[in-house]
Amino acid sequence: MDERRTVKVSKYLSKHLRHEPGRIGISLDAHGWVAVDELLRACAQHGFALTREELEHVVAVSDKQRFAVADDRIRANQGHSVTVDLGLPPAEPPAYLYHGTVARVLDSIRAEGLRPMDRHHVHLSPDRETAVRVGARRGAPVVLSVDAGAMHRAGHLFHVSANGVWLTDSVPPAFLRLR
Ligand code: HQG
Repeated sequence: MDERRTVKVSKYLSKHLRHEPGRIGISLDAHGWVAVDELLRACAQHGFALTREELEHVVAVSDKQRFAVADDRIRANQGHSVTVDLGLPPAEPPAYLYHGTVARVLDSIRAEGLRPMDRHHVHLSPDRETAVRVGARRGAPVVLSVDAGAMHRAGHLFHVSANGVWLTDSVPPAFLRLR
């Protein structure tokens, strides 16, 4: 399976497992899972036929491990806009986490902090390099450090997804540093 097809399948799966399951007539359970068979059938019925082998390949090679497969079911590891409970236990974050963004939204972020926007959580990266890649999706990347240790001590909850993305509800401006 070539790289282009892999990326195309990954984007198609992300879209329907995170945002628009109804568009291909599937429903996710409360924890975000759907049976692989049901998903493959729905993809085929909506003009995007893929084999089980292709799906398994995409899950295995996903650079960010975007998907989890268990008991013949699949779900996205994070990034949902539909309501799902990933069942992730609260976790103690490292002292600093990082958020990659772009200059044009900094005034707004300085004023109101980081908000989840269309997702369920603010997504934070464990290292600067990852945050640079996240920011670069939108333009010249700017990396903010988040004083996650202080947030944790102040009672903010953190979760870490199966693929190492740190999630929290919001980051007030006082815990952000541009450097
Ligand atoms: C910005 C990808 C104005 C925020 C990545 C970001 C990540 C604000 C955008 C994952 C704001 C939201 C998530 C405020 C935040 N005012 N703008 N108060 N607060 N923003 O895509 O973190 O490839 O929802 O800086 O690798 O960019 O999909 O979040 O620019 O892990 O697996 O609002 O998506 O993973 O954008 O990316 P997003 P994100 P996948």
